[in-house]
Amino acid sequence: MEKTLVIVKPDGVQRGLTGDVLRRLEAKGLKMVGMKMIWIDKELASRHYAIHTGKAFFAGLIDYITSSPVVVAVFEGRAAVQMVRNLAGATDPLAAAPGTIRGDFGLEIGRNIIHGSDSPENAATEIALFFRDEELYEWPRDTERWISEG
Ligand code: DAT
Ligand code: MG
Repeated sequence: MEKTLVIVKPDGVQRGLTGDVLRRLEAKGLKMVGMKMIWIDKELASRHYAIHTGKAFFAGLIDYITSSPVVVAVFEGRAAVQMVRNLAGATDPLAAAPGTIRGDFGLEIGRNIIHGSDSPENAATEIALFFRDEELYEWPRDTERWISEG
């Protein structure tokens, strides 16, 4: 089953939106298989955002993501990567549709509340960056048959 990495970014935690963000992903039917609060250091931030190295916003992005604790989680489900991206909305809250997390809760691209992996391959890399194997659980969900046909 596909997995994706979610980060409730520092602004999400500071603003008390952690529960709202996770609730939306849970309510969708995605299954949380790992979750913890961490304070990302510069090294981890640089590795996570390595693809953006050299861009004009990189330094600000690293300062922001390391500025305060975050909540990281792994969600699992059918097309989990795209499902989370759909619920998160466009990167810039100005372009994010109402009803999405960024569309409902954010104003600025540099304070856009949530990270979601952008491909299953990157999700696997990111999950390995943030979680040890024993921090992820394969748990039977008793509501499963009401969420998935099969
Ligand atoms: P996403 O988080 O939607 O996957 P991304 O991977 O392109 O977007 O960029 C990572 C984060 O960097 C994004 O959530 C916010 C920030 N960012 C991206 N483009 C930016 C820009 N043009 N100006 C400022 N911050 C930007
Ligand atoms: Mg991205």
